[in-house]
Amino acid sequence: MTPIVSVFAASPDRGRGLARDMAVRWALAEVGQDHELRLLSFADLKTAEHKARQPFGQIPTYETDGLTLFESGGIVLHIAETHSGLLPTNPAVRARSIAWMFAAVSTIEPVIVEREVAVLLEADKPWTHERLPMLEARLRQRLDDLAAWLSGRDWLEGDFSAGDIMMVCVLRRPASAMLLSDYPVLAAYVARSEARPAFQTAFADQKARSDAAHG
Ligand SMILES: N[C@@H](CCC(=O)N[C@@H](CS)C(=O)NCC(=O)O)C(=O)O
Repeated sequence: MTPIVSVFAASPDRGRGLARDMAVRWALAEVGQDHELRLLSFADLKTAEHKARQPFGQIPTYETDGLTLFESGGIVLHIAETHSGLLPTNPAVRARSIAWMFAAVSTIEPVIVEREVAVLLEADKPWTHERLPMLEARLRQRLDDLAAWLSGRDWLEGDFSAGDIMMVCVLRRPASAMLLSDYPVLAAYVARSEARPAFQTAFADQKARSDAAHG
């Protein structure tokens, strides 16, 4: 069957490609796999019907041949394991590419999200002013280390892989994107990734959907 990906009917980022379905759409475009969309409102996300697909009532989900999958990283990994082109065949390099997927969501993303939460949801709290320099320092430490790894490399581990998809989607989040000008290696890495035809296709698709929804 043609896989179905659940996405926001009207993405709150208004087509900037920041919602987690972007990684899934990008992976599908990289491997040349068509898909259909399940368009969901915020109310739809919290229904029992959707929570049967995604226990936390979120997007994205991925439905194919009797399998319903959630978590963008889990979905991208499944796509990479069932299509060629997103994971190397050499077992050691493959394992390291998968490790980078986890690094993106468990080592880099949390420090980004923590800063976003402070700025967006806790700006009026008395402690936020004091916490922000510490949160930015933590984020910069991660970006320093990632930039050091990527120095002299085009991609995280040999050829472009699912690890790069997850890492670039995380780096495109506003809290890190605003710092990238201080990290030329990371800015070039993101630009190189965004120039890939598959990224362009996925980005254009989600933007067209958002433009249609928001008018
Ligand atoms: N770790 C999850 C996060 C999913 C997530 O946060 N999805 C957001 C959109 S990017 C969402 O559905 N937000 C609505 C909500 O949580 O109610 C993944 O990577 O799939």
